[in-house]
Amino acid sequence: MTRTCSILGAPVQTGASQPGCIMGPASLRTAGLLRTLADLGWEVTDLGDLSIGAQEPVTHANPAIHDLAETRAWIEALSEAAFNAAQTHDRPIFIGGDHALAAGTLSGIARHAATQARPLFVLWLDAHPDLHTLRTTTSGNLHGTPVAYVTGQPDFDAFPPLEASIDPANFCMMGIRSVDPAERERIAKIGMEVHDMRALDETGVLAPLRAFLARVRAANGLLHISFDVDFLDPEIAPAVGTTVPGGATFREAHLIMEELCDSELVTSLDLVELNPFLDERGRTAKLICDLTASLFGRRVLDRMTRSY
Ligand code: Z70
Ligand code: MN
Ligand code: MN
Ligand code: MN
Repeated sequence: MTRTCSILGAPVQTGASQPGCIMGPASLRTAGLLRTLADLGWEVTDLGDLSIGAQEPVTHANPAIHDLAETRAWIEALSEAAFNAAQTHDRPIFIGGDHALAAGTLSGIARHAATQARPLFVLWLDAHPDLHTLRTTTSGNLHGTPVAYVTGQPDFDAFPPLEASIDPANFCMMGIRSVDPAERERIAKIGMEVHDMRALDETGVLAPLRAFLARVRAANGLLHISFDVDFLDPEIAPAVGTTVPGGATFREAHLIMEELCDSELVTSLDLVELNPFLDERGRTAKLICDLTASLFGRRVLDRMTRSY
């Protein structure tokens, strides 16, 4: 049976410190994302790029915060669009745009999960935990806040009210290697499952991934993947605003995508933080397309046996 996926562009760049992510959807389209998925047998619907109008500036008690009105408008628009995409397609894909967009996509997907009476799980692939609240962010870059927002942490009065929050115990983070003090405290406080790069060096990616997938399967959960380009090592993925050395290798990233594909558990995907202004001849965009292809069924050889 043909499975359906949708692509929605979210050219958000106000959550980051430097411009460029606005070009992310165009770059991923140029790299052939839609053709790649169609060639793998998916029925692909292009929902185009979402936009927000001009916003009246909004101030906040935390003076570091910038572009609050824009972020709020993106969250509202994306939450509605993500809910609708999830209601009508097997596997919606959201192409960014900076990671602030996940505050919107995850809030919409969480509402969708509630209509299915199924728990939502999230695999967060990122150098950063993005666990700041509007009170703790010191950079004021709101792409550092989506996980705190969608898990219902305090001090988000200036964001749209959250209709359905996600249990922090249903998150699994991998690739983490840049954590601010307030985020470190919050991880300890809410007991989130975080596999930092040290842990992945010790265990490899497969053991913790399989343990998490077993939890998702046992709970009959939906599974959203939020893929920040800076999860990858900047040597192979230079097109990100804040490069953090020591990221995932080409082989680790492909292995994660192949294992996720075999699990057949994935129900939605964000591809975020691609800054084409910083790319080298489109290589990062092409790599993200290749990784997405592995997630959607491309394989080197057919396998006789499932790994579990
Ligand atoms: C830092 C902050 C960040 C990128 C997320 C970094 C946030 N924790 N940077 N994604 N690229 O500014 O809050
Ligand atoms: Mn991020
Ligand atoms: Mn990041
Ligand atoms: Mn972020």
